[in-house]
Amino acid sequence: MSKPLVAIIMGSDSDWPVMKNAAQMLADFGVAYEASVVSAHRTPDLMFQFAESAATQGFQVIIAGAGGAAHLPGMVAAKTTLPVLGVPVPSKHLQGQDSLLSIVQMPKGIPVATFAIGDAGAANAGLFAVAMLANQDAALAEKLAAFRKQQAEKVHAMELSEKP
Ligand code: RP5
Repeated sequence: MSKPLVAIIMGSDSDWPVMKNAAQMLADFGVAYEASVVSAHRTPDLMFQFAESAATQGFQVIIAGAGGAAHLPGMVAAKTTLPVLGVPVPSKHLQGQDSLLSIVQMPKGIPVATFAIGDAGAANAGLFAVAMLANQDAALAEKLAAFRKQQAEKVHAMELSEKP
């Protein structure tokens, strides 16, 4: 595969089952990615190092997932001008509402594009990264259009059983 254009980072390996949905989406579209664990509060120096070097490493988009007081996406966004897509990972006690609010409520000036909590959010972050890259890649744009068409066809073919 070619050089990864998308970096997927997450605060813990326990986030991976959710963040895998973003990776799967990128893999389905043939977009090269790199996935790693970078914790904002447990490895802050690594986080800064990653964010500061992400653009020169050739990444074009960063997908960052975290749970709880989820400051990873916002802190990474503070150290790079690359677009950061934030995925709130479901948490044990507040089911990811804490993650969502932590990620979405960025003060003016440093944006993080925030997605839905959990699997759907991670998958959509992957799709959003594909859409961004497709602006400069006609073959990828075609794949995205085909994906949308296929999705619509599935809905057209849906039949409801046992109507009363
Ligand atoms: C956050 O704390 C991580 O993003 C994860 O969602 C959460 C729990 O981490 P672990 O205790 O599972 O390592 O930093």
